[in-house]
Amino acid sequence: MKMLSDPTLFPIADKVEKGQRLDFADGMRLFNSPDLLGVGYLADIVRRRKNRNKTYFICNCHINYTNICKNGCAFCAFARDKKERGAYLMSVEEVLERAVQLAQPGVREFHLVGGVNPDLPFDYYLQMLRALRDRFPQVHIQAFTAVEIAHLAQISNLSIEETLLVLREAGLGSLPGGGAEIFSRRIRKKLCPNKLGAEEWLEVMRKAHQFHMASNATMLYGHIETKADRVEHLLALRRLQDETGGFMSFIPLPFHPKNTRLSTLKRTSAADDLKTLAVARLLLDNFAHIKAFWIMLGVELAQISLKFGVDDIDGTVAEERITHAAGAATAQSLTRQQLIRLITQAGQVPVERDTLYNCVPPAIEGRRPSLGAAKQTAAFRV
Ligand code: V47
Repeated sequence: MKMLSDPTLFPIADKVEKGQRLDFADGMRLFNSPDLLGVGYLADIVRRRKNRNKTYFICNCHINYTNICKNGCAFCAFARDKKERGAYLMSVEEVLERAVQLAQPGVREFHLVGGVNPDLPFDYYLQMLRALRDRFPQVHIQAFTAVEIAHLAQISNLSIEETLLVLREAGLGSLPGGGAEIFSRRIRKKLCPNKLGAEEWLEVMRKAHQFHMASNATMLYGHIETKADRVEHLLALRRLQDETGGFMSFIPLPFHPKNTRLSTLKRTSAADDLKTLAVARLLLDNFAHIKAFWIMLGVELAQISLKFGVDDIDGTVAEERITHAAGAATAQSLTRQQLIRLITQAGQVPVERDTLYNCVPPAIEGRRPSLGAAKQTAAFRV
């Protein structure tokens, strides 16, 4: 209790100590507390209990294969209409070429996400997966948000289950956590009325988990949502995780307003970012990992977040376009050595992982990992 200056945190500290579940009111109290360090201290207790002094990272590549999107979300600076300046679509060959350019020795994951491009046939996605799998059989493919999966089911006239099975056969390993935004219907109506609804997003994830296809989860915050919307969002994820256990990590995404229709809004503060990560760690007691996406948070804050409940710093990333379109000032990639230094300097032990959180032996620079080093699918390992 000595570490807490806000008495409203005492009952929460008591629950944390006893390993008891926090509720909505606790979530609100944490968000409203002026005691940032106190909230961080509590989150750090949970982080250490779950992951000791380990901080995970991965050697990965993000490829955003198209920015043409029919959804028109107000928070997005990346999306373009087909005829708009800056619109692009990579052919399957170009995706493969980009993967060859970006994939450094020891790459473990391709993270493929794009706009909902109405001109692309289902076969494009299958060919893209097959091409990457055939060229890089040792690399796990994490691809397509729940929003893209629902769209693919629609254009292929398949159910969500069938769509996931066909994609898995083509090489899909797991789903990223994007597209969740904020689940509040009120806010979604304003921000992304054309996008998949919250219930549908959760349903795609439920179906994926039922097939033992693991996924991540995100929350876009710092726009027009309230603290209560954030807590509700976290609790909805926690309920689904109770049911399926299929989420690997949770990644809060701070809104970047530049070049969006919400460009008059301010960036979130460092305190808000740290608090949000810490509250997520405390409320999501059934999630093994809380991830700080350094691209969006900034490297310095991501490093500090390792003492605020975070145990995963994502990866080398090369190269992300969505947040950079919205003004992110971070680099487009970090090296493995930079990530290791960043983690070590924060007093943590760096653990290189694959997508499914298997610990991997450190890759020797200049040498590619052996075939089969990363499993394409596996029962949940979180
Ligand atoms: O779904 C869009 C968000 C997401 C903006 O699963 C924005 O490991 C901030 O989901 N400001 C895509 N965010 C990225 C994503 C992700 C990133 C890293 C790791 C993982 C994972 C997933 O980016 C979108 C949306 O929520 N986004 N525009 C913006 N202006």
